[in-house]
Amino acid sequence: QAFFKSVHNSAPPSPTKRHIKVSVVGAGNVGMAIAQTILTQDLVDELALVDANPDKLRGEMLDLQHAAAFLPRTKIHASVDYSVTVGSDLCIVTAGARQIAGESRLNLLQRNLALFKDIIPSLVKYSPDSILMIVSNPVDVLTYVAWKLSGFPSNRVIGSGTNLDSSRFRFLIADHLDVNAQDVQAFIVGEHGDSSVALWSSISVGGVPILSFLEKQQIAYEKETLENIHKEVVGSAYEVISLKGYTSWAIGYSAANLARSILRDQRKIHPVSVLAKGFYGITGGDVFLSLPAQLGRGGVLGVTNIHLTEVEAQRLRDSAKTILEVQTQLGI
Ligand code: 6V0
Repeated sequence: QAFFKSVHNSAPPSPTKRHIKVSVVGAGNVGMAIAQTILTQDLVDELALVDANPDKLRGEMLDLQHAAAFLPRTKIHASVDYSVTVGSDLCIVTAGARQIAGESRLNLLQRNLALFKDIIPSLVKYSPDSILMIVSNPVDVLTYVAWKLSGFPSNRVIGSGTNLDSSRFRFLIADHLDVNAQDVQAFIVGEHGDSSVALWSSISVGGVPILSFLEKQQIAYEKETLENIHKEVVGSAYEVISLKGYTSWAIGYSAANLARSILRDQRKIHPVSVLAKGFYGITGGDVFLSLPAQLGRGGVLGVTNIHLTEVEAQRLRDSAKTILEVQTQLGI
C-alpha cells in the first residue's frame, strides 16, 4: 500500500532531471572527504562507495546515511563488489596502498599499479561511458596507468593533479596580499609534487596582472619571497601529513570542485592532469601532467594556451621528463 494517497487532477509529471551518479573507490580519509563534500554540495542523486575493507566501508556508509535528515536527498550505497558502481557518470579513484617507512616511491607505485589493474577494468565494465578522475598518488603516473588500462579516450581520464597545489598557492598569495583567495588567479602546473611549476607570469588579482602591477608601483618585489611561496606549496602536504597523519579537507574540496565543473558542464578552467603530449613543446611520450584545462560534461574540453616565459616552459618540460622517467620503469 502506498504511503501517500494520490492527488486528484494532478498535473502530469514534469520531465525529471537526469539522474547523476558518482562512485568513489577508496573509503579512506581522502575518499570520505570527497564523498562528504560532494554530498553537502548537492552534486549527485546517487553516491556509491567501494573499498576493499567491508567493515570500514559499511561503517562509513551508515555514518553518512545517518546524516540524511540534514542533507539534500541522495541515495548512498556501498559494496566491495563493483556492480554497485553501475551506470556512474563519474568514478573517482582514491584507493591506494600506504607508503611503508623506508619504501621508495617507485615501489609504492608498483603496489598501486597492481591495485589499479583490478580497479580500473572493474569500473570500466560497469560504467563504460563514465569519466575517470584519479586522486591516488603518484597521481600523474597513475592517471596515465588508468588511461592505458581503461582504453578510454584521453578526454575522459583526468587526474586531480595540481588543482590542489594551485588552491594552496592562491591561499598563500591571498594571505600575503590580504585579499580574497577567490580573487587570485594563479596556476601551478606540471607534476603534482616536487617538480611542480608556479606560473608567476600569469598571476592576477581581481584582473590586475600582479608582477607588472608591483613593478609599476615600484614596489620592490623580492623574487625570493615569491619562490618561497612556491616552496611552501610544495612542502605543505608534507607538513600537514607530519602534523595530522594525512591530508583530507582540501583535497575533498578540490575534487568536489572538479566534479561540479564536470557534472554541471561548468566549462571552468582547472589545472588538472591531462594527456600533455604536444602542448607547450612537451614531447618524448604519452605523459599526463597538469595543464590549465577546460572541464565540462565531456570531460577535458581543451587546454588553455596561456603565455609561459621560457623559464616556465623549460621547467614544465623538465617536469614532464621526470614523470616519463618513472613511467618507463613501469612496463605497461
Ligand atoms: P587511506 O586512508 O589509507 O585510504 C585508502 C583506502 O583505500 C583504504 O580505505 C583502503 O582499504 C582502500 N583500498 C586499498 N586497496 C584497495 C582496493 N584494491 N580496492 C578498493 N579499496 C582499496 O589513504 P588516504 O585516503 O589518506 O589517501 C588515499 C590516496 O590519495 C593516497 O594514494 C594518497 O597519496 C592520495 N592523495 C592524493 C592527493 C592529491 O592531491 N592527488 C591528496 C591527498 C592524498
